[in-house]
Amino acid sequence: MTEKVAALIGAPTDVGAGARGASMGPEALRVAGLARALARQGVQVEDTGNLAGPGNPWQPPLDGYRHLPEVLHWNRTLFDAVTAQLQAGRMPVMLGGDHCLGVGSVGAVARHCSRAGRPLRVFWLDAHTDFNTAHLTPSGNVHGMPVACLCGFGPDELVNLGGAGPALRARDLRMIGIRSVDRQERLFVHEQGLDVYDMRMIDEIGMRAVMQAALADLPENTHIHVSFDVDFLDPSYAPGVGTTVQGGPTWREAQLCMEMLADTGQVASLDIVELNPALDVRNGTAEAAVQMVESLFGKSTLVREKAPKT
Ligand code: HAR
Ligand code: MN
Ligand code: MN
Ligand code: MN
Repeated sequence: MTEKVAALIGAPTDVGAGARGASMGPEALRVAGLARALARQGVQVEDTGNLAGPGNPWQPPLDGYRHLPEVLHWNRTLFDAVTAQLQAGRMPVMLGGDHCLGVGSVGAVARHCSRAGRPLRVFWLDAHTDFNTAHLTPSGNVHGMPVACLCGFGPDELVNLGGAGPALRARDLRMIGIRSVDRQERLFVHEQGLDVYDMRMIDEIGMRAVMQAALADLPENTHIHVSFDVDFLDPSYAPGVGTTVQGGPTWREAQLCMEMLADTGQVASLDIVELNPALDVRNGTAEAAVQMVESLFGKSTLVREKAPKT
């Protein structure tokens, strides 16, 4: 079941990104009416405001990472904030910020689930696999690395955030909407056996079959975490992100993805990341993201029977 109270946690930083501006994401989501959209779906919302952290020094990479000390600082703070909300029985909704924040957010969820003996499944909705390491990355930007860090491949401080050893196993993850994987990253994705549903598969079998496969064998008590990188959406609906990639899910496909996640009744935490208001047009990308999130929380045109489990 979706937890009754959602706690919004703003993480206004772009230290992991290759373009400035994602630091303005939390406020843009608020202005687009995120809290009201959740309230319409019967969710009680508590906006905990924004976390504080270091500014963006805008330096070149050092030993394969850009801004690693700042990335660490933000993720430690976020880890603690997400942990506190989970312990209070609330559903954390992290407003990014760039996707480097996935390390702290998903990391906290994973440690919480493992303490509670609760299975976890993470849905990484993204154009990118974010599975680079310092050796593989073409950019040094840590927003291209959070999945690798969560799976144990990255700097010790990020890998062991909040506990010893990796937060996730490859089999805990499902990646949807993927259409940009770097040359060396691709080999590593295959080597580690990530469960990737790329755009080709969505084209060939459709979003419904993709989501059925990604949701298959979901244990009853599973905590579903959704890490929604707004660049998942086709740039025709979502130009306001730092790294647009053509050929993403259509509006309807993205809606169906969210609706099928909502139908599980098991979504228990969420990230909304990579929204970049500096690149947006009249806050339209923030509004698109809010509409997707409203569907993720159960918005439906008609009262309908849940899709049969197959
Ligand atoms: N793969 C590229 C890199 O590592 C771009 C990563 C872009 N990441 C995000 N998050 N926007 O998915 O530099
Ligand atoms: Mn809980
Ligand atoms: Mn991402
Ligand atoms: Mn992305």
